[in-house]
Amino acid sequence: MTPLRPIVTRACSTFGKATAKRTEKLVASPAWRQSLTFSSQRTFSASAHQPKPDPTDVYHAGLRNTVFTNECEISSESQTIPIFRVLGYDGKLQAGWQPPFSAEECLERYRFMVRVNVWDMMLYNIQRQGRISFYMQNQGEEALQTAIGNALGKDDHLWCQYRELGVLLWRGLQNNAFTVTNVLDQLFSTAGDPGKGRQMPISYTNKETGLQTICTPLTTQVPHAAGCGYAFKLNGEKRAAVAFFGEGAASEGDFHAAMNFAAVLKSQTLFVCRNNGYAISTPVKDQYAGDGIAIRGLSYGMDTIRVDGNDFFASYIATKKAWELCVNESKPVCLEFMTYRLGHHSTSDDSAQYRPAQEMSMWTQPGIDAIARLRSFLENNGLWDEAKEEELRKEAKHSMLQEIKQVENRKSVAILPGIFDDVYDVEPWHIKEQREECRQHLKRNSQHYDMTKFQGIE
Ligand SMILES: Cc1ncc(C[n+]2csc(CCOP(=O)(O)OP(=O)(O)O)c2C)c(N)n1
Ligand SMILES: [Mg+2]
Repeated sequence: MTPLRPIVTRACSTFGKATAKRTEKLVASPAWRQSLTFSSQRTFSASAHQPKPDPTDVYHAGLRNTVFTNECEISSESQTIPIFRVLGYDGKLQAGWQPPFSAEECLERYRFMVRVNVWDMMLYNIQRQGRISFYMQNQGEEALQTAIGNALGKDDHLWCQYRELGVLLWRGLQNNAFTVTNVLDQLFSTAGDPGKGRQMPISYTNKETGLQTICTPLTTQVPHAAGCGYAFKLNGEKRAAVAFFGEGAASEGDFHAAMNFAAVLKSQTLFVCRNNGYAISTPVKDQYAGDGIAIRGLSYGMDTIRVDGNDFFASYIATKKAWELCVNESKPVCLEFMTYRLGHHSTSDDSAQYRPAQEMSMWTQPGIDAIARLRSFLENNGLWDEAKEEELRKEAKHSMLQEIKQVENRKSVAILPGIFDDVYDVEPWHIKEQREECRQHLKRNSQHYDMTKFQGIE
């Protein structure tokens, strides 16, 4: 009796007319009266003219399906979310599936994935050689990145974490808005970087491709994407906000706030989790106890899909479907891509310290590796061979070397505007003072600095 009274009373007093009617309905039911003999006698008087009620109605407000049980069982299992896959380990499409691209389109996308793989390795190496200060690799995630880049709409806004180079380059190369040159300008902090070299390398920004500036504090981009998707919805726009994050970033409070906000308000947001097994040195088993990240999408009431991120076709098909659902039905979708971070976390990390080499060799087997699996598909169809692979890798390396040579010698933005401009709309007195102090310091001590790297002082 006791738990029921407050519910019914509160419903009558605070939920307004509609709820009050419903509670009356409940009282009118003989079944209801029987099951609640004591409390109903005390709380309500029945009316013979009211329609038959459904007693479970009172519990519906907060639940999807209302089922009662008299078994006192604590739940420990939830729905199993399968991993969507269409390309088998042998590079053959599973029954009933066709490639979502023509042969020439498949080749173009495969070549792109290989280029990203080669370029990414070279960017890692130039950091090892001390030519840039920092880098984060994309090895192992090329298939899902290329697939997502292909599936998104051109007007979408991208809220990236940092390991999404393939998404950005695929989009950017379609109209030359974000190219290898832009990547290098950012990594070398040249004056060609729209961020003026103020951000850590890999914090790309590019308005033309809808890329919001990547920033270091994890998951801050995810609530932004939830809000951005809500704005698209309010404006009736056919585009999505796309939040990228790792499974580690999904442990931040921001993730949960963003998911709930988007699910309740039905933001046009895609929540794209790259579940690559590690958050720096923290393996997934120490990151969460649940069934991956996808289950959280369902628990927030969001349409959800889990995908084999090393299957290029499945990643494309799933993202395309999720995107259409998101913009056509105006609601968020959660996607979890299962993959493996083949490289170190970043150039500040040595993954040999915390993970077994054997784990890596499992993920680089030809059937599992993201690039090798698509290559098997192409070879099975007589579209690719070793000679073509070698030539492509050589060409990719050559073109990147040329680009590096060009960009490496570009100067960085002049020191004073580089440090002090753009922070405030109207520069306050204390920044003016600091600017002047810095100017005087450089005048007196410029011989101690390598000024050749900058466009000047002013
Ligand atoms: C708020 C915050 N906490 C910690 C860090 C340090 N940090 C940078 S990357 C990272 C791991 C993220 O792992 P995950 O989200 O799985 O992405 P992955 O690197 O695997 O792609 C951590 C802990 C940070 N940048 N911001
Ligand atoms: Mg991770």
